[in-house]
Amino acid sequence: MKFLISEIENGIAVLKISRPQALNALNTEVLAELEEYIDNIPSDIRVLIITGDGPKSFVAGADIAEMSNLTPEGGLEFGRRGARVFKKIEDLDIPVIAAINGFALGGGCEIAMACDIRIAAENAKFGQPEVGLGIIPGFSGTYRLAKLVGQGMAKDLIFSGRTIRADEALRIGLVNQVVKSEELMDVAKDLASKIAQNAPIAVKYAKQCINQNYDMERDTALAFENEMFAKCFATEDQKNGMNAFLKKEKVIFINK
Ligand code: CO8
Repeated sequence: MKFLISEIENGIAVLKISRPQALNALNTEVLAELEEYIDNIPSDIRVLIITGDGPKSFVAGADIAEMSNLTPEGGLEFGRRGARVFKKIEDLDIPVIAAINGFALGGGCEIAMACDIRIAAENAKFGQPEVGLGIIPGFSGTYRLAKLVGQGMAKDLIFSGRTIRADEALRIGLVNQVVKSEELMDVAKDLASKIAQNAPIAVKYAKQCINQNYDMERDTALAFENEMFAKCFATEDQKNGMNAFLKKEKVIFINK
């Protein structure tokens, strides 16, 4: 991989997007590598953390130089590719944490929003500046931002293109927490290891329920949760987890 650096430790994968000459902007090659990576995550990985290489930028957006000469057909293709990759991130069986270490603009904010949990460093900056370039958010940002922060705030941010700091991102619910820059990766890894100690199938089902209820009406969502709850009782992890509790023993989940 030319633009991705991956490290795996104790079932937690840390993926760094690394294109420092363009503040980790996403071009077709980066998106293709990301897709290949997501399609081939080993089955023993319990949590994925996505971050940006270097101290300054998470991802400074889609690559403006590459987009500058696109035709409408090219825009369709480029937008589809980004949206497809981000949907694969959102649909992964395992939780994905964005550790946002600087600029998260345009496609950078959009990839963070496709992750399950967002932890921002104090120096992180967020925005959807696309309308200042004559385009709109094209990697599903109009949809996910409105879902996350509400239509009114999404319209404020997208119509103005303004950049907000981490504290405002926290206040509006765009990120889960803000931490000191030097502590970002430790905090992300701590959370990842807490998640990794839990029953993987249960975590997966919980993620599916929360993601599905995005678009379902209430009774369908509640029925879906009920179905997934019942499926937990077909797993060895449920038996081991509950037996260990009753015997006051520590459980190690086996993902079955
Ligand atoms: N694309 C390409 N190159 C970039 C990008 C980018 N998004 N961002 C930064 N770079 C490059 C700069 O051109 C510069 O290159 P060089 O050194 O060769 O001149 C290098 O990175 C360093 O950047 P700066 O010198 O500008 O660094 P500053 O610290 O002065 O500024 C900023 C940092 C504020 C992040 C600034 O670089 C900036 O405003 N970048 C653009 C941010 C932006 O507008 N992002 C949104 C892009 S649009 C988008 O993401 C749409 C997604 C959906 C697309 C759907 C398509 C159909």
